[in-house]
Amino acid sequence: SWKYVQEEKAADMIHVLQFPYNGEPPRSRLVETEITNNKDFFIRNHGGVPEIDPNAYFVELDGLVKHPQNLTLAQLQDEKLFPRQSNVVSLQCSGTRRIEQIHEYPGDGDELINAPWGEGAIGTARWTGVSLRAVIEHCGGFADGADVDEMHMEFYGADTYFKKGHVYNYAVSIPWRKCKYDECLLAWEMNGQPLPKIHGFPLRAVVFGYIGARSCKWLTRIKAITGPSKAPVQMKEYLYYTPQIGKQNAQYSNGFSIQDMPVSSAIMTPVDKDQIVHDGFITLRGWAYSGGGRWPERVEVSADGGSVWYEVPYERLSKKYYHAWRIWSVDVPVEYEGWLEFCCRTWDNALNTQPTYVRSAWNFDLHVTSSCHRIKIYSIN
Ligand code: MTE
Ligand code: MO
Repeated sequence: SWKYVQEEKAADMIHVLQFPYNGEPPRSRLVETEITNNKDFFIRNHGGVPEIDPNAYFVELDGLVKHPQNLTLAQLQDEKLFPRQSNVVSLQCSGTRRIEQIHEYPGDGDELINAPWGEGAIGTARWTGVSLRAVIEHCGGFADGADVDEMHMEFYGADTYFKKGHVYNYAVSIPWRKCKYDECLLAWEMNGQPLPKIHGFPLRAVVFGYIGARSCKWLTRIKAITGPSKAPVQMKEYLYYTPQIGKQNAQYSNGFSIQDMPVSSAIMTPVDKDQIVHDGFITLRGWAYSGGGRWPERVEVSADGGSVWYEVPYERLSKKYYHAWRIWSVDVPVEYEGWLEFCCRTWDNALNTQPTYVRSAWNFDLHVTSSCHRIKIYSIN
């Protein structure tokens, strides 16, 4: 992976895990732009980066489709066969902000195999490719007798990974109903560039509003199956447990499989433990996101741990997309000197907001840290 990290990523990426390679950009840079530069986009890998020859490449469509077939890149890119689709979409790893859950109950979660992400395992890009719906229609739809309501699209990546003594192939699935309204792209372009190798070259899935794990990179096969994939990434990872479940009693059947991402946000500048000299106002800047086709409508911040809240002025929220974050900034009045707890929370268009504390939603696999983001800063007035 190092070769690709060096070729394709910014030199100051924060290396969260070395192998498999996981990295996130420096906090302040991530919120400088609404569209994340490719070299600053976080990377989440289960294994190594497979080397794929684009000229020999095809993706196999099989399982319960009427006409199984292999499609080359040239075929997918032929606009006479498939209309091109392009969308601004955020991808968020469900591990974002995991470090806060690790700090809450150190040693209680499954942290040995889970990367200690900060607030940067999220990014936004304009992805271009074809809708998986159009590709399935090109295959004649589903085979006779297939139960369309139960159909899942199973994605296979070219990579393999090693976990707890076994070697696995990366495979996940999403329900067909997620694809029906063009919310799953098979993408070969990221911000107008060919997909970087580390982000899935030559072709990846981009599943809007779902956890990043379903957006399979290095796609080699799409199989129509009944019900969710039986692969370990689908069945044993990305499960959400209640806070009562811990090391002693965790069983896969206790958790449910995470799909839509909930509403969440983070303060990216200043950062935790900063000392700030100011004259009555401190400017905060961050991101806010909601999955499942919802979007942030309101962002609030507090300079006293959540007693008094200030609303981010609407004109300081970046443009609304259906499937992407909004970058925000706000000047908060601060009278006091010394250590203060700043926090932020977001409301989405379905009026969902964030849990108050990390412990309210702590879970054994340490996924989806969506509680109010809290930092301490030292105020010098
Ligand atoms: N696809 C394959 N083939 N292998 C992987 O390890 N990781 C998934 C997903 N797709 C993964 C994958 C996870 S958990 C996330 S969060 C996203 O890719 C991250 O996408 P990125 O590395 O392009 O940011
Ligand atoms: Mo992820």
